[in-house]
Amino acid sequence: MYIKQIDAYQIFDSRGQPTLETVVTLDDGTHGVGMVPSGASTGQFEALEMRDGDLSRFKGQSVFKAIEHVKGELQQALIGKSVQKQSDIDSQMCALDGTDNKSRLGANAILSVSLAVADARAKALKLPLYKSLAPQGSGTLLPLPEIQLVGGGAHAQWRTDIQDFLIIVNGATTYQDTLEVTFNIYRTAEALLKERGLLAGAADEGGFWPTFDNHQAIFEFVVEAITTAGYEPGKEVSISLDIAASDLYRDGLYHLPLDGKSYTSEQFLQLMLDWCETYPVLSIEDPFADTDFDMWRRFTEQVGDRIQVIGDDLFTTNIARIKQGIDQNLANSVLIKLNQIGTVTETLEAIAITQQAGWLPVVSARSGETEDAFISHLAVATDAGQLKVGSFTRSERMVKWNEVVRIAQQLGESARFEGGTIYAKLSKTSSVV
Ligand code: 2PG
Ligand code: MG
Repeated sequence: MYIKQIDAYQIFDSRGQPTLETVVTLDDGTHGVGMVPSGASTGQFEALEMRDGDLSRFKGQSVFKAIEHVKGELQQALIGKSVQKQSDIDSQMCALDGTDNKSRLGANAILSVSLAVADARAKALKLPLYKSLAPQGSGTLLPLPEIQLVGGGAHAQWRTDIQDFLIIVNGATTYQDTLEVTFNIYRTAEALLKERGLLAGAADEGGFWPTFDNHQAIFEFVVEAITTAGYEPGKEVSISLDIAASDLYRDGLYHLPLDGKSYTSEQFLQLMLDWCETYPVLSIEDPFADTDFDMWRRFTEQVGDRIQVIGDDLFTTNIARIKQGIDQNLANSVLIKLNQIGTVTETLEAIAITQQAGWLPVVSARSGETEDAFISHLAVATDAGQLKVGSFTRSERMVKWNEVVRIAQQLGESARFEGGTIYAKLSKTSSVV
């Protein structure tokens, strides 16, 4: 299993933006493929996504420099190397880059090779990815989906300030049931919005993009969609939010223009607590800016035994930041995105650290996605227990949900599903704290 050749070229993601695809060819003729997704509400601590910035081509968004790095330096360093151990390849690429945030070669360049190597190894071993990636003793847990109903923020031209209103089918006993319930709620929501003339478009991840007057109306709508579809809010289906609060935070205040209001940190903490109290919220991501540590700690202290508090921009899948968060009790869950950190090895380590602390990892797609389903395999391989992919429409999203169906089919009797019982771990973590 030695690398014979590495090729890369420009393809386009779900928003039609340039990204790169890399093909690693092994000496036995096996090809492994890696495609890189891209965020819109990116965290300031993410590894660097290298774009050319040449305004005469693709409005500065092309990735030809990253492609050159793959075909040049990275290929040169890796030719003849064994892909037996992912960490050998990944650590070599990190060392070659030599920066903390992969800014010399580009995290997108490095990740495309890392993904392609993982794919090539699985194929050479004739194993599905979820098996070849699985650490010892794991690789059978099907994830509970977090599925977006309403999209806003940077993904829907700021029609709403809160980025995601998602649902979690916490009462389901099988993965397939979560999809059926989601189907019913998604279609019900669509019918309700159509009836009222509120349907304005679809957000980047496929969620509805409505014209609501304020955030309270959205909460009420989501609860109505759940009940009209015949489910009990909180018990069977709960709300999950991605506030993406770093995008709302300017000059020391949190701004919600849709509600005509701005909040100090203290006031925003109160608003988050009120929302969690008033509505059936089970999970909340980035409720505060990635620098507002005090609020994170105080919020988690108050709700962390019953609500999943996820750090996305806060942690950016960065091992040092996650460790700091665990030491300081800032949250109880970590959003896991491969391209925030840039290698498969570091991503696996980020998940392992999260799990060792008794925290919950949520494997996540980006708002700009590809037709690749690597993250579905990653979620199962690591027994992560949760997967967030955007909405229940569009192929770049459905390919991930469908891949879990296929994996479930392959695993047969050995497939496990914990569903909403996974959140029982939160009370344990918080009592340790
Ligand atoms: C997020 C993601 C996905 P983006 O904030 O969690 O919803 O968005 O990829 O734009 O960072
Ligand atoms: Mg987020």
